[in-house]
Amino acid sequence: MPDNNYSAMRQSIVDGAADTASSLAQQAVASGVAPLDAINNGYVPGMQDVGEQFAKGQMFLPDMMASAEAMRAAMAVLDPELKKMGAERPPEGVIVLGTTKGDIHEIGKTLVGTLLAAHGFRVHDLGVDVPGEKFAAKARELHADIVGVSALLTTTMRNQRGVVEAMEKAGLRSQVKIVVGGAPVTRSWADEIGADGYAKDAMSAVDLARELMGRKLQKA
Ligand code: B1M
Repeated sequence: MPDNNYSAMRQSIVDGAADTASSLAQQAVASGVAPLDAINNGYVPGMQDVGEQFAKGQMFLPDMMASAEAMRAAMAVLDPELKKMGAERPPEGVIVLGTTKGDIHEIGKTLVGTLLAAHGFRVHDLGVDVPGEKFAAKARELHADIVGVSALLTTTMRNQRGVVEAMEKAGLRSQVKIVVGGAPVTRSWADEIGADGYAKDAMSAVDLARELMGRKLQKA
């Protein structure tokens, strides 16, 4: 795909132009562009621009909301294309996913879920603002292999520790791996709270989930 189409995608997010974001995604699909390339080279850089401008006081909350809507419009086109890749395989493992308590950022977490599903995992997405106990209850109900916890705020990142604690309290910690991610999260934070792994982006989350499943199967 020509670079100027990626820049148009990026600009559509900055402008909060949902219709443009959606039609550019449709054009990308029609011309055979890999959906993940459109996301990583076009739309995500747009979101990074928005974050930087918001931090500098050049964009405000309503702008950021419009950008999120534009991202959602693009993802509504690209999501089903990504999911097709994983539709007909036996599940690689069961994952319970969500954004931590107090946090309503969903775009990155949803992308992580889509890619995991596209790579054969059965994903149960609990949505946003999810308390630790809810992760634990769903993990128990579904006999989950992995719990994935996203956090986008430095304040809500602390609640990832609450998920680890809730899993311990529910007696599930030894059976279920815990993976954390999100913009402010680091590997050392994951180690500090006793998570089993950290992934910096959606594709690394897939690699990590596969690695953790491999280790789990070796033990069994
Ligand atoms: Co918010 N916001 N926001 N926001 N927002 C950030 C995160 C911020 C960095 C912007 C900034 O100041 N530069 C800042 C956080 C500062 C901090 O704590 N360090 C911020 C703030 C301050 C806020 C509010 C407090 C603003 C306010 O009200 N004054 C408020 C908080 C609301 C709340 O949650 N309680 C708020 C609200 C919002 C909107 C609702 C307007 C909207 C979200 C809409 C939605 O999700 N439906 C929004 C948005 C859009 C952003 C930015 C601009 C973009 C986030 C995004 O979607 N990125 C963001 C700035 C930024 O991140 N650059 C910002 C694209 C997405 C694909 O990337 O989510 O990072 P990301 O996910 C990546 C990786 O992180 C990773 O993989 C993903 C794909 O590669 N990953 C995982 C994510 N989860 C993972 C889980 C894993 C593994 C990997 O394993 C389980």
